[in-house]
Amino acid sequence: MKRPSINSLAILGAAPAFQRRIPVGQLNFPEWERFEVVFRDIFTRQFYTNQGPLTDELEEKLRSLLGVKHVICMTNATIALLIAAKVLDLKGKVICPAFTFTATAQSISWAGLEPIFCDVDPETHQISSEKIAALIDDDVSAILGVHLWGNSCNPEVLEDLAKQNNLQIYFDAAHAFGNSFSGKTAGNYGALSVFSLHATKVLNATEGGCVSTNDDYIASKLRNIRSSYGAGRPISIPITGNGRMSEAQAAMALLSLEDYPMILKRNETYFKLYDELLNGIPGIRMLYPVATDTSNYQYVVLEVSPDKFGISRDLLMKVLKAENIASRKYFSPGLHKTIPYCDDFPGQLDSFPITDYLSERIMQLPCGQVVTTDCIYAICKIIKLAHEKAPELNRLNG
Ligand code: T4K
Repeated sequence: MKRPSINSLAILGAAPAFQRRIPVGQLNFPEWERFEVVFRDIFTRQFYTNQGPLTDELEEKLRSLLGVKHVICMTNATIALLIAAKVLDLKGKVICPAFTFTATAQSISWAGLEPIFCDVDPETHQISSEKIAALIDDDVSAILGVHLWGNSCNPEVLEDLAKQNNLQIYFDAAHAFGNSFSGKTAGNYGALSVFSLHATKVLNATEGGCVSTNDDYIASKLRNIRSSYGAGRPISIPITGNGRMSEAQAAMALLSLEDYPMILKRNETYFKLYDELLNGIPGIRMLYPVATDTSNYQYVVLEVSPDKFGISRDLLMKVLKAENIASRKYFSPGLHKTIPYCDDFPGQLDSFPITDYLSERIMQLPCGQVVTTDCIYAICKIIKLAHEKAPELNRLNG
């Protein structure tokens, strides 16, 4: 795609910058020929699912990449989080951030537990350990930390806090494949960590997820509850399910793994280009993954301050939409304001001011294979123009 010359905005009557919608989120596609080869092999073997050779191969490769004792692949991270809560035999309440994807809290509810929301740090958007400490009581059995945006909540501080209070700790690392902290990958902290291999993530199984752990007993339980296939020695479990990954998913993830070093490099290049081009636009702050040693740079996250930028985040999203550029407000509203939690805990509606603040201001921009550098130049130019034409846009928006 060539860099369009942009001097006005589609929302103000100009032609849209793009004919075809630019999606938000990582979408990486292997070449068709490579895809055909691995799928032909699946047909030849006539083995679709139930812990086939590709799933075994993927688990071994992910285990080595994460530097952990066990990796157990699952059908997606939501199911993996739910199974994790069962495996850890949690009781009562589990503390998790209010500013996260709905699957984090829903996994706790599905497991018959009560999520206790915690506010986040305004700078990094990660769960705040000071605020967790204030929420711990006798009914709390665990902390579910979340690493957001290719950044990291401080897993060492959270582990210490959990230990001091005799709590279990595990991590929603859906955004954190490729992250490391104090020289260890994100998969090495807590009882276990859950990664997402969804199509929009840095490593893509179409749908998919995996759990990492260094604990043999937890790994056995995970394999058993996921389903008995690939479980090895049977152990006694109170409940079972089906969180299996199919051979088709594993094949896609293995292809994605071949491209992974290139994907990481491109993400970092794109992230830094956005940063360079957006730098200096008043009221726009890009979220740098400062709290982690290495990042996958998989999310380009902006904080829009309407007073300085001139228009709100929501109006900026409309401006981009008119140009055929997708953007997304993650996570809006905060989980305490979503069903069922707003009904279950009406007293908490005003308890998470930072989550509320961020849910009004945060948005994500396109990245990944379908985006080109020309596309990033165009998106940043449009954002700059939106700032310059803020009075006109506000008038138009009523
Ligand atoms: N924990 C956290 C912290 C998470 O963020 C997530 C998921 C989970 C746990 C659970 O992981 P999984 O169970 O999903 O493995 C997306 C993803 O579905 C989800 O994986 C992700 N986090 C969440 C933050 O975002 P949606 O519903 O907002 O995505 P969607 O379908 O709108 O897609 C995003 C963009 O990509 C759109 O512009 C459409 C485009 N797109 C998407 C797909 C899948 C395409 O053009 N083609 C495609 O095939 O949830």
